[in-house]
Amino acid sequence: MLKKEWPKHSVLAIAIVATWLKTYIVYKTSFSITIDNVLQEFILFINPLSMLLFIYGISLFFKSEKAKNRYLIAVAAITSIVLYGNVAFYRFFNDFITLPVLFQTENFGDLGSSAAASIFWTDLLYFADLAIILLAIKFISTKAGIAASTSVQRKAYYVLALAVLFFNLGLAEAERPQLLTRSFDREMLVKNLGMYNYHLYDIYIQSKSQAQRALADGSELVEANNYVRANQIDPSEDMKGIAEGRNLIVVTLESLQSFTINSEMNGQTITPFLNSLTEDEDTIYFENFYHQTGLGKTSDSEFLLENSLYPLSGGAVFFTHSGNTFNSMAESLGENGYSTNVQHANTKSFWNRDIMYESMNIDKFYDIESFEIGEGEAVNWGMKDIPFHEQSVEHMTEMQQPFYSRLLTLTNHHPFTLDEEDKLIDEYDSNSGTLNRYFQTSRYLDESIKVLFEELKEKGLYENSIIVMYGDHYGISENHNEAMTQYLGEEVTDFTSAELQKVPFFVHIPGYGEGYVDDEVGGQIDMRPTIMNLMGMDTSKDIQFGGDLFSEEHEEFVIFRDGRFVTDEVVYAGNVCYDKETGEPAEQELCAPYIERAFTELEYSESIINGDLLRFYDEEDGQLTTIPDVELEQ
Ligand code: GP9
Ligand code: MN
Repeated sequence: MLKKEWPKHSVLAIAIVATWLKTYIVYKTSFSITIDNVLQEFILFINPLSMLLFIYGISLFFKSEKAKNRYLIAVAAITSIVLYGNVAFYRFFNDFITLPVLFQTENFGDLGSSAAASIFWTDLLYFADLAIILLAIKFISTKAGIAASTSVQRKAYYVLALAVLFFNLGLAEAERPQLLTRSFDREMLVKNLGMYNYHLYDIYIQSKSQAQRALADGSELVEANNYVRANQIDPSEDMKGIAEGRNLIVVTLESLQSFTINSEMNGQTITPFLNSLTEDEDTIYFENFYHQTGLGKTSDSEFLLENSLYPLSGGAVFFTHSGNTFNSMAESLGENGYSTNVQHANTKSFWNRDIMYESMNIDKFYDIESFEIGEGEAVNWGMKDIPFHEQSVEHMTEMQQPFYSRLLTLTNHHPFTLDEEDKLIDEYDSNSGTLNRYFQTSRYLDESIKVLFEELKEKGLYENSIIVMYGDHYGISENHNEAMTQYLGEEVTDFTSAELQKVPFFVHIPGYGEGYVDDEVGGQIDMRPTIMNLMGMDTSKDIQFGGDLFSEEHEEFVIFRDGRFVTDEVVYAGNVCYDKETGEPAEQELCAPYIERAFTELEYSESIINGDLLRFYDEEDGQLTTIPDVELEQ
């Protein structure tokens, strides 16, 4: 007889190793996962193990050999299907599967036909581990009766499995801090957590939002709506429709903070082109404008821009609530005959953009695949901003007009690296390499905007467009306070840190002729109402928390995502009320009325997102759609 005696649990060990190695081989052969260093490769190698130990290990609880074997086969089959499903999906969509994709019914057609088109006979190899396990079961016998494990053995086994999991998570945290709270990118999740853990994480995130959604029935919207209506302002009549019918180009200035504008670093100008715009007759520059992003960084700023809702206190709303109903600016423009798109030379799954853009009704996403990155045209995170702008404008020449095109720049991103030839000014000389390089990449970003304007003029798109530009969030975190103290020539206090959250906001309207610098205190939440009014669109029935910055009635009160706030008179940070003018601590009473309001406003916005409440709202007539007897205040 072929069966010879093997050590106890041999089949289990073979199953784990077979699926583990197969998964790693599939990672390397069927997906293009970018690996930058040995540590990343190592994480990729070990990341399937923890989950496999956990699920295969459950077989240790089975008493009968037969049940145990059946269970091992079932696990191998299920993990193979998950892995292979991703392979087939990836072939077509260049992305990993996430639950919302499966639940977005409009995707089903695509999914079915593309899956069929990308299946081959050789794909049976993806089930190789299953074959190995079947063979092992057939040819390996363990001593009858001792195959069942003792509870001590099982405990030891699961301690080991936990240790592997924490080891993996520890490495992932070292490689990508805050990965679990911020999600970032599916590729990054798979790379660091492994395919199987990634799916569990995805299920967790999605079911958490689904549970909150299921509990909401729309009645919660009554209060939130009352709050919005009570604080609603009339937009400026003078600016209304000033850019009606024009193309709308919105540029996200990556990591650009306002302290770079109209200032110098060791005698060198940091943003000469943007500086010139602050004095330009066709530009309104807002110098007291703040970002309001949270953990979702760029994506949070996009969320604020499109919806005039606050991003979430935890996680990135682009990941956690991509299935929600939104009333985005893109959707409204689309309904008014605009073609809408976003251009960004990065992978489409970063910040879950591909899915979220569909939810926000953005017609097209020009992701990295839409750009040709020539030799020397990539640095740091990807394509350099100058060639990016050149190609973006090229894309615009082919768009149906009028269009709304958003450009997301990338070069001025941490760690702020540049090729020699793109360094147009020197490095700074502080103890922070990050800050030192930041001036150079900001200078490069500025140059790229100059190129964008030139290209638009050359292609004849300039005159009939309006160009809005905003800084998305800080580039220099509080970890660099010492270096910032050196640069600013004053100590960075909580007050200074809050004031450093100012980002530039430009509204450039070719032919406007009355440009000026506006000192109105405002934030990213105000972008949507401001822009929509310029485009001649009515937002009076929309549920939005910002207001038109050009309106006389606009309230100077900006709430940061972390609860800090700024008005024209005070800055509230670190639980201290500061005088905005002097930066000195002021009477707490000056801040008191706003503290509660800041909290309430953030809460209402959060409840709208968590309950997916806009699905109960009809923005045409400003009424709830499900509870007919409740009249909403107008
Ligand atoms: C990534 C880019 C940068 O695509 O938007 O993201 P960030 O880290 O700034 O949020
Ligand atoms: Mn950013």
